[in-house]
Amino acid sequence: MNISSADFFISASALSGLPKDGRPEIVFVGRSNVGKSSLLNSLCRKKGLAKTSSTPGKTRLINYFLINGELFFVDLPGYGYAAVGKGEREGWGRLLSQYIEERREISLVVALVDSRHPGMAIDLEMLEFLEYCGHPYGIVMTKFDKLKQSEASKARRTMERCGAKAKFIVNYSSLSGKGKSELLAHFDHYLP
Ligand SMILES: Nc1nc2c(ncn2[C@@H]2O[C@H](COP(=O)(O)OP(=O)(O)OP(=O)(O)O)[C@@H](O)[C@H]2O)c(=O)[nH]1
Ligand SMILES: [Mg+2]
Repeated sequence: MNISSADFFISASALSGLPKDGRPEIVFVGRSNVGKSSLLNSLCRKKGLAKTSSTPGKTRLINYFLINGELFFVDLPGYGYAAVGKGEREGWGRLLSQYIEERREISLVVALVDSRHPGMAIDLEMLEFLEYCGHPYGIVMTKFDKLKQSEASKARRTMERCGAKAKFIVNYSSLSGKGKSELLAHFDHYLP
C-alpha cells in the first residue's frame, strides 16, 4: 500500500471509546520502548504523528490514526513496563488483552520485537495470545540498525524459530527506513 494521508483520529482509555464505523484496523503491539510509535511515524513519514520517547511507557492510551481516509493504524501502550504501579499495569494489561481478543475490526496485528533480544518469554506469550485469538499476525524486528552483521543473522534465525507461525518477519529500522516497503507490501494482503 501507499500512504497518502495519515492523521491522528482518536485516543481511547476504554473499549467503549473506540470508533464504531467498522473500518479495518492494523494494530501495533510490543513491549514498552520497542519502537511502536517510531515505526508508525516512519511508515507514515510524519515525525511527530505518534509520540515517541526514550522513556518507556510513553503511550498510555489506544491511539487511532486514520490512513488514506479508509483504515486505521492503532498504536497501543507497551506491555512489560515494570516502573508503573501494579494497579495501573494490570489495568493496561486488561485493556490490551480485551481489545485484542474482542475487537472484530482487527485485520492484522503487527507484533514488534527488539532485534537485540529476540525470543523473550514475554514476547512469545504475546505471540501465543495472538494465535489463540485467531488474528493473522506478522513480526517486525525493530532497531535493526543497532545490530552488527553477525548478530543480525543470528537474531533473524532465532526469530524464525520462535515465530514460525507468523505470516511474515520483517527486519526494520525506523532510523533508516529499512524494511518499510517490504512491510507496506505485506499489509496489502490483509486489507479489503
Ligand atoms: N536506533 C533506533 N532507535 C529506535 C528505533 N525505533 C525506535 N527507536 C528509539 O527507541 C525509543 C522508543 O521508541 P518508541 O517509538 O517511543 O517506542 P514505543 O514502543 O512506542 O514505546 P511506548 O510507547 O513506551 O510503549 C526512542 O528513543 C526511539 O528513538 C530504530 O529503528 N532504531
Ligand atoms: Mg509508543
